[in-house]
Amino acid sequence: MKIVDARVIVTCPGRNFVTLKIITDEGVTGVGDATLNGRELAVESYLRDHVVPLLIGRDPARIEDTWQYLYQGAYWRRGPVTMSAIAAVDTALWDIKGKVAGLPVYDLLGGRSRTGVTVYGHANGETMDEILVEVARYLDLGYRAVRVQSGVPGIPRTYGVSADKMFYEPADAALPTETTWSTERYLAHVPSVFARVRDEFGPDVRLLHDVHHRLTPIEAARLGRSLEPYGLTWIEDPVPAELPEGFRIIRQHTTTPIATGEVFNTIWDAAQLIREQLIDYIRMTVVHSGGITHLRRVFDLAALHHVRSGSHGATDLSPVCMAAALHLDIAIPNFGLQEYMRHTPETDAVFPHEYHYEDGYLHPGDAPGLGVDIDEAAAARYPYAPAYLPVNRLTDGTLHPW
Ligand code: GCO
Ligand code: MG
Repeated sequence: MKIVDARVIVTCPGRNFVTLKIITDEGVTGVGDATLNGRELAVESYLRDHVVPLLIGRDPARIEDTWQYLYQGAYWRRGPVTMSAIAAVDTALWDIKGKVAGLPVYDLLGGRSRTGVTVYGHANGETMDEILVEVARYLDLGYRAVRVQSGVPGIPRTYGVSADKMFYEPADAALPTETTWSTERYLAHVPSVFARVRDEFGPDVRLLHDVHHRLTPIEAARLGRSLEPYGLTWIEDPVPAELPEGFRIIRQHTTTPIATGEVFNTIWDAAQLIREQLIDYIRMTVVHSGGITHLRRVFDLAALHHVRSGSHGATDLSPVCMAAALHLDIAIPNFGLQEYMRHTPETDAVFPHEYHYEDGYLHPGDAPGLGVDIDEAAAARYPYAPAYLPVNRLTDGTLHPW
């Protein structure tokens, strides 16, 4: 079998997605997600101009060799654009391999290790009353784990709080909007939110919180310690993670578990955090981490060090990425949790998929390959629209992580 064509499809059914579709001489096709929020066209060009010409004529069965060819062969290693492009090729090749074998990809990865993939949803609100309504809504839908984000008194717009509760979309403008931040107000407010939620809903629901890279290690240590009475499953991205040894400071002070990794793109970003057991959950996902082949390597390293998966699953990762993540989630021994932000009906229609939600779990389905496709005619109805994530400033105007 040979690859005869590969198309890069950019579509915007409410938000932008970049998808690679690989076509073989025997008519079998495979899809891979290549979406990099706010920088979509860079990956489109990387694939179209620099990768697709290298794929024509290759044997699609040689997944590892193709991965190494694109990674080592570029000479320039790592980085989100390169790794998202490699991920798209890798994911599409796993899809093809599954279809050729007549097996779901999770069977190629060793088979099921569990019956369903436990997911967490996003409850958020400006006020405590709103938050309580939202947590109750997720519990009614069957969720066992809920991420809670709250408005902070005195800050006009806070990360994670949105008007549309089911379809959160932070890349909300053709040029970046600006938000404001006060660490002091945030740290003073958040513990009271979790005290109230725990009190209202009891000990069973797993609670999570995303700090979105906004604290220093010692501030994160204070937050973790102040949240200990409420037994969170994790605080996420407490600090920007370029400095792994900074996590030692957090660890010295708190037993609140730590999750990080959604902006990582290779095993080298995560290796020290995992080896020193400075985190409890690694949140890398297929599209930004070099595909199924590379992410499996990250999860295997994590398994050796008591670190579990907690894959990123925001709306800017397409249903193709979600399908691929679910095949890994169901197969690996050290699965932790999977983030699940629902896509809009328009997006679901462009990407028909087998995976489905039931009673707190996502199920990848049993179709050969990944069980997901792109409807190219539907995709063509939604042209690319520039959209950026916000930027964030302290109250004195200093730029701060968003
Ligand atoms: C999450 C993330 C997202 C990111 C988004 C950026 O935990 O889901 O933090 O909401 O902000 O993926 O593109
Ligand atoms: Mg996050």
